[in-house]
Amino acid sequence: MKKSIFLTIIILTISLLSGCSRANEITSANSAEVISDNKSSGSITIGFSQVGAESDWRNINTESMKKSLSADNGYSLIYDDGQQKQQNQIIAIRTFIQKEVDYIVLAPVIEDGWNTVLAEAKDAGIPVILVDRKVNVEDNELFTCWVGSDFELEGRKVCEWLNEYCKANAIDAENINIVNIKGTEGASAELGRSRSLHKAVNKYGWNLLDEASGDFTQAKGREVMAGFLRKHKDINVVYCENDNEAFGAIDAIEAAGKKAGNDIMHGEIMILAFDGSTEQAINEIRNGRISCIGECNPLHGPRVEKIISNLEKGIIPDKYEYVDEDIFSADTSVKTITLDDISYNIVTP
Ligand code: GYE
Repeated sequence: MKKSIFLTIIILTISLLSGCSRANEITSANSAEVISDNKSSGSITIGFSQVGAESDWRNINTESMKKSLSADNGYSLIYDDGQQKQQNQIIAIRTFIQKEVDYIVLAPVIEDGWNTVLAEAKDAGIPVILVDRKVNVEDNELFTCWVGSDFELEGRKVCEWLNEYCKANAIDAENINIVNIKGTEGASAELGRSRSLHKAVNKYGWNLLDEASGDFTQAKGREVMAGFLRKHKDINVVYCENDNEAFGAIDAIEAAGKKAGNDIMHGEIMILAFDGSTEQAINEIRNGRISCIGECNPLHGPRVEKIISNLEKGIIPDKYEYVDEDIFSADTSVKTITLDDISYNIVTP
């Protein structure tokens, strides 16, 4: 009896002490991390539900968000890593609602399945800002605004680059044998980039041999490419829906004794990719193992911060804010590409 009273006192003391030392901290049941805590000084509290840490792009994006929504800038940020699972993101949003944050920032892993939880945020009167990928909801009033890239446009630019490459090098469409390493199925970046590839395949008459998801990761990109190489003998173009998948695909190509490069009529396999946000990716362009990258800009932190500071001043943001992007290639046979009367320069690093 005495022993249990003693234990209770110890437990109470420990929890009281830890409660004191963390008086200003906000934590969530979903292993959320408190990044910046300025709540005591009347700062703006933000819950940020991130997709995960699947790629270099994502890690740069996370850093950009944390830097902009810092205590120095007047924010208390609760960061939650969804580990590429929508269910984790839903739990995080519910926790943010319980904590009565001022804003929820959501980078949704996939487009579908957000109606219920976003309605809960709306009922709680918490504005939701979407970043990067989009949501497919019945009522667009369930979120305040979205900022990110036009993934379908990125895909069109890369496909148009391939078409121009074929023209410049006198390669017939029937000789193009493509495989697609898709991103996470149902994610805006996968849907948009795949849509553009399918349209181009129909428009130009290329052969699309196979498609499978590499989940935007390097390990899965390698595995999927190794499988494609075992199954199809005549692949000469790989459409990788991000750079990490491309790095994995290059490994698989080299492990199979083949070469990644532009000379597709003489046995090389051309790699097309998206992001271009790391030195490693740009180096692969320089050394010719990646032929073309559709740029995808991960630096959304300052954009989201601007939206929030404007909302604080009563300025209504545009519902959709698209970021301008380039394409990267070291090949000099294609100088520009044109889409809907807009010409895009090709950046040669
Ligand atoms: O291309 C990829 C990341 O949604 C734009 O997600 C983002 C994509 C990006 O994992 O690298």
